[in-house]
Formats: sequence, structure tokens, C-alpha cells
Amino acid sequence: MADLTLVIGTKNYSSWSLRPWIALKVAGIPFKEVVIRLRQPDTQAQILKHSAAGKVPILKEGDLTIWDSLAILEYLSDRFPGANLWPADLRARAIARAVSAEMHSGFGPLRQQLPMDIRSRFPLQADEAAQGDIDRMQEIWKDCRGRFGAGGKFLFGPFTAADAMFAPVATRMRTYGVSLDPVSGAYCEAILGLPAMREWEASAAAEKDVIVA
Ligand SMILES: N[C@@H](CCC(=O)N[C@@H](CS)C(=O)NCC(=O)O)C(=O)O
Repeated sequence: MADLTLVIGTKNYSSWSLRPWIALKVAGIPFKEVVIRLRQPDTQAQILKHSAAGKVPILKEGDLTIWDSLAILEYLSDRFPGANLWPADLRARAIARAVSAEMHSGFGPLRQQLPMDIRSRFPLQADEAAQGDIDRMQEIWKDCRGRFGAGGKFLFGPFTAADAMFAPVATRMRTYGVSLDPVSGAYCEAILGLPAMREWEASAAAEKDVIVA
């Protein structure tokens, strides 16, 4: 049996941490969790105990340490093939990886202007670049739902690693009251309605730390 530990940041704020956490939960893979409080005087020291890269999330299995949310999702997919973390179909899988990579390396203005803050609600203040990101995000969601989503409520039907990559954004859309097209709105509802997402949200609501952007 696997002995996995996922090191993550403060749940209300750590968008990157949510990705592997929700994938593990939805896949039903047991793991221990270690939460490091972000933006504390000892945050870096605490993270460095686990990984020299100095960022969460970090997955540990025995003497193996994997940092970076997308690399962790890839490892989980290889390690637990039965979890079907990527779509089975070659073409769908290629697109799932492309949109995940786009999420991983892009959307800077959206990240900056709409930071994850699950338990708060703020009016939307997005400049042209951030609005462009919001529009592009909806284009991706509509395209994937339209082309590959028939078998379920998620981008490629059943929940996949691509949905784990976008789960933090679904919370940002709600936090900032972003008005979405019907397909994107329903997709965000599907993410936010996951029992795993509700569990994460309950923990985030119970946290005391307040980080001002
Ligand atoms: N590329 C990394 C980025 C991770 C990242 O930036 N994590 C932030 C928290 S969400 C972090 O660890 N920051 C270190 C700190 O706040 O000291 C990933 O996807 O895992």
C-alpha cells in the first residue's frame, strides 16, 4: 500500500496545493497531509525541510520527493493508472495536457488580480489583460466540454487531472463574482459541488490566517 504525504500551504490561499490534493481525494488515494502556514516568518524554513525548491505542494513517497503541482499529477497518473487521471483517448489526453500546461504557465494577470481567497467575496476588478484571461479560460472550458465532455460534468467527462488544474480558478470565479457563460458556469458549479472541494473549503473556512494581497 502506498505511503504518500502531501505537503501543502494554507488552504484558503494555496491554489497550487489544491490541485494534487483534490486529484488524490477524487481518485480515492489515501494520503497524509502536512499543512504549512504561508507568509509566516518560518514558512520558508518549514518548506525547505521537505524540498529545496522552497514551494508547496510537495508529494513524498518513501525517499522520493516530487515538487510542482503538475509534476505531482503526472506522477500520480503513472503511479495509479487505475485512477484514470488523464483521459484514455489519445487525442483527448493530448488536449487535456495542453490546457493543463496552458493553465500552469499562463494566466498571470488573472492570478495576480484575482488571487485565490476561498472564504472571501470581493467585487471584480479586472483590467483588460485579466478580462482577456477570463475570456480565454471560458473558451477552453467550452471547447473541452463541447468536444470531450459528453461522458460527465467535467472537461473530459469524468474528473481528470485537467479539472484538478482548473479547480482553484473555479473558486476564484466565485470569490470575485465573475459572470460566466452557461457552460462555464455549470462547469464551475460541478467543481465546487465535489465533496472533496467542500471538504477543502470547510478547512479553509476554519483557518485563522489572513493574508492581504
Ligand atoms: N510551480 C509551482 C508553484 C508553487 C507555488 O508558487 N507555491 C506557493 C504557494 S501557493 C509557495 O510555495 N510559495 C512559497 C511561500 O509562500 O513561501 C507548482 O505548481 O507547484
